[in-house]
Amino acid sequence: MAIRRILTVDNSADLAILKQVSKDVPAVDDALRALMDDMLETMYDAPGIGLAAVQVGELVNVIVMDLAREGEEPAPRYFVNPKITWESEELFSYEEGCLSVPEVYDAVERPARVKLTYLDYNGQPVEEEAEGLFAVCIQHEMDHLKGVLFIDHLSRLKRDRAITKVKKARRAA
Ligand code: K1U
Ligand code: ZN
Repeated sequence: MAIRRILTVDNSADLAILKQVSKDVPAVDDALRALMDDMLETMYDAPGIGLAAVQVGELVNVIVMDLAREGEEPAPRYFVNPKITWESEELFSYEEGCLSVPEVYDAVERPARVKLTYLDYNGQPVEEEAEGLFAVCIQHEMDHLKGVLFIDHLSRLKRDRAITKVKKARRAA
């Protein structure tokens, strides 16, 4: 397993990759499981609660997540080729963050509940309903697979300020 570099919006080459649309994978094989292992280790190291493959430069429809709280047993989850099949009309607002937009947090409103299908770590098909932080996180990560960042849901002013803030923080570091 390896910790990969997370692409960030202050780097124009990284941003060009983060804006691309990822593709479905043909099968869950050992090479894909190795990528998912690397992604999980990278996410834990950051630390974060979710990570999409594009954030480590791989343009495939793969997400890892762990929503276990501090002190709880780790609960890694893997989503291959996820598809949202239903979303609630009810909306939910949550203060989101993103490892590709470090140290920026802002409220985003999304459907409160979604149903989704995906393949798990072993390639088994799963159908599931998500709510609460799970619904927020899976929609945030699935946006990444479409080249959409959470700051794209904000006003242009807030988005520009967010990128400036990341650039300034990087220069100061
Ligand atoms: O960059 C990412 O996609 C990961 C992102 C996931 C996310 C967070 C909040 C709302 C929606 C999606 C993060 O993990 S940001 C870091 C974070 O939230 C966190 C870090 C350490 C402990 C707890 C949370
Ligand atoms: Zn993100």
